Amino acid sequence: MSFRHLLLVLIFFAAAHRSVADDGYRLWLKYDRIQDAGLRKDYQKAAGFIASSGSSPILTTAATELQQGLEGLLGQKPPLVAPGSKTKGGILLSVDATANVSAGRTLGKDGYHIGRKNGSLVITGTTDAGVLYGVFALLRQLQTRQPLQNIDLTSSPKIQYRLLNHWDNPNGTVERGYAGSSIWKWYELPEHLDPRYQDYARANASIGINGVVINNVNASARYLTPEYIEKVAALAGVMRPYGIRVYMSVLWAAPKVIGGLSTSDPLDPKVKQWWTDRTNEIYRAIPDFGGFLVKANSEGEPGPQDYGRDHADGANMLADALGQHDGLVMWRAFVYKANSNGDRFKEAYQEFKPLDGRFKPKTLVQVKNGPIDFQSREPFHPLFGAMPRTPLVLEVQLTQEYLGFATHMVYLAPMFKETLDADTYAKGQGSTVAKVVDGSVDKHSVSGIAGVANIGSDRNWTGHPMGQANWYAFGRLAWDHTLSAQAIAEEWTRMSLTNEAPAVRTIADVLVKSRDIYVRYTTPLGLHHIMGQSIHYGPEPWLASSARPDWTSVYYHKADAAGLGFDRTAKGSNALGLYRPEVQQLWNDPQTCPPDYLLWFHHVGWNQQLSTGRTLWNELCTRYYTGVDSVTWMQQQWAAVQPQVDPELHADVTSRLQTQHKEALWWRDACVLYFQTHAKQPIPAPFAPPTRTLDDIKRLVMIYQLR
Ligand code: BDP
Repeated sequence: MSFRHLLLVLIFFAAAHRSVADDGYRLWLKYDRIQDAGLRKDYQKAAGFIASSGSSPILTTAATELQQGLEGLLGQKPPLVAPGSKTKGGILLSVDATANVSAGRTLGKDGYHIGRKNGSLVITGTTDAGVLYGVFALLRQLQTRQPLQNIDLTSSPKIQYRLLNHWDNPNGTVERGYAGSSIWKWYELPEHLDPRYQDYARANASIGINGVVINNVNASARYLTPEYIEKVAALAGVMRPYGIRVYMSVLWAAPKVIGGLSTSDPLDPKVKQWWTDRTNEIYRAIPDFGGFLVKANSEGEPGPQDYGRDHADGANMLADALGQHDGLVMWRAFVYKANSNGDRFKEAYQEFKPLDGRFKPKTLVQVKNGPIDFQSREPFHPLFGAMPRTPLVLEVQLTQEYLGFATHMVYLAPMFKETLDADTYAKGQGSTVAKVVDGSVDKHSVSGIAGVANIGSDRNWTGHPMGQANWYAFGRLAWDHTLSAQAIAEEWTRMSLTNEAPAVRTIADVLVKSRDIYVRYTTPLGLHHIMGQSIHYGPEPWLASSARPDWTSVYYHKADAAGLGFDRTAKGSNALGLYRPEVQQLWNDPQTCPPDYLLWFHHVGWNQQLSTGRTLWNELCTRYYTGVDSVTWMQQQWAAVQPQVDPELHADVTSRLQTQHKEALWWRDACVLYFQTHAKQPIPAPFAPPTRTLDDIKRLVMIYQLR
């Protein structure tokens, strides 16, 4: 071989062996070959073949996913064999509706058990979907390098309906979406099915998500036309083998807009008939259609109140239209009236609490985690625990509308856990939001949870590579709200970034602390809703006029010469009075109210001493300054794991962290300089005052408001 030939051969091999840069498309389902040969052998011995007891579409998916995952991880594809033809050294998939694992460990609907029997691994599900979830659970064991010898895993979903809500519009835009445009290509459907739909379904099924609301709550009537029903049906066809049902957001005024009726009054017989006909038409095209999500009489959307009816009248009419079909109505409680003297905190409660008991079966009320609007920290919504006769769906936001879009690294599981673990005391101690939502507090047989998706057409799905962790964590918590944010962070990191233990620890640590850090440099001590107008990005605490008083910042922070914060005690708006006495006791006294919630409930004097030992002004500054320092710490930690993480992905996150640091400084400078105009005190030592002026920052913020 000539030298030139040799060189060419070497170049060829070098190119072939250079690992492909990780563009994030494969999410947590990477299935890269396990490098540890010993471990790989052990796994191979356990996974010599796959035998499935059935051939339904979902069971077929389960077997194929398992085959595909194992092929990637182990380098060899286990053959599919007929059940009974082989017994030892393989994986058996079986459905047993009454599976009883062992005394005290029964399986719920869609639950699974993974154990060993006669020398094989057996995945038993109570349903076909249960088997599919078991398959992904087994793959997760391999992906996170767990031993299989004595595996004995039992798991059932605690919440029945685990949904993503897409705020996607028919024109391809995504309301509050920061990861490109919509993944749904309406103009290509139903003829063309983008392969991405299936990858999306796989990712969801792998974390237990079983429903998808495909369109924005500010809904277009288009989806209710025959043309669009056909398109939605095509999507449903892709989701079905993954155990996922599709749902639609509906426009309340649709009977008028596309039905040619003169009214959308829910009590009008023609309107009822119109919805019944539409519903039947949908079920003819999509026999497993999930149901409707409704935003009505909220932020300008039409609704039953336009006709003097209430939310229950509207929801019940749709429940009747669903008739015998197996579908749900999820009616959102995100409502507030413009009232400059009122407190927006109380408005959803005041409207919905009196309706408790009026909603028909199949109707669930969907409540955001907090009373205002997806702020970075909110007390739990007072409706949780206050509507015992109505199943409540918990709605959280994965897309980071108020949490730095796709530029700030903020792992949201600690925030979701804060809500889930909050005690409502509805039926005594331990009546947590999680237990209200999973139905156990009020003995509801139906339960649901919804996450507003952070998914778009960006190659890596979520814009910020670490945003994938939020999609993942939502699914895992929807399935089992007792999991810890830390455990989920480690699991996701192992599956998505690296299995090197020290790096896993470092990354998970950064993730778990990231949300508190974000709160520190943006809205510490219970400040809320002081972000840039309309776009909801960057600081704008000085915002004093808007289309509505409760769209300004000053409405919420109430800074004046005396102090800062919204008095929601009995001396103020008394929003606190909406909670049980035990909860009120927790937050009622500014001396004992946890600092994280302080300014949510109290107007505190600038010089008042807090439980931290500092005055309010000093504590506020301390949090803003240390918040920014903590972003520097995040950057350092991320730099330290560079050898363990894919170079392209590492560089991407590094650059986003730079932006995050720059903008954390904006937040800090904007807020301390603005609040200083009220507090009239110097920035306390050891912190150096900002080098720019308030006007400098205002100019910066203004740029982002320009059209
Ligand atoms: C707000 C968003 C708005 C949504 C609304 C909602 O700014 O775009 O339409 O929530 O949840 O936070 O309906």
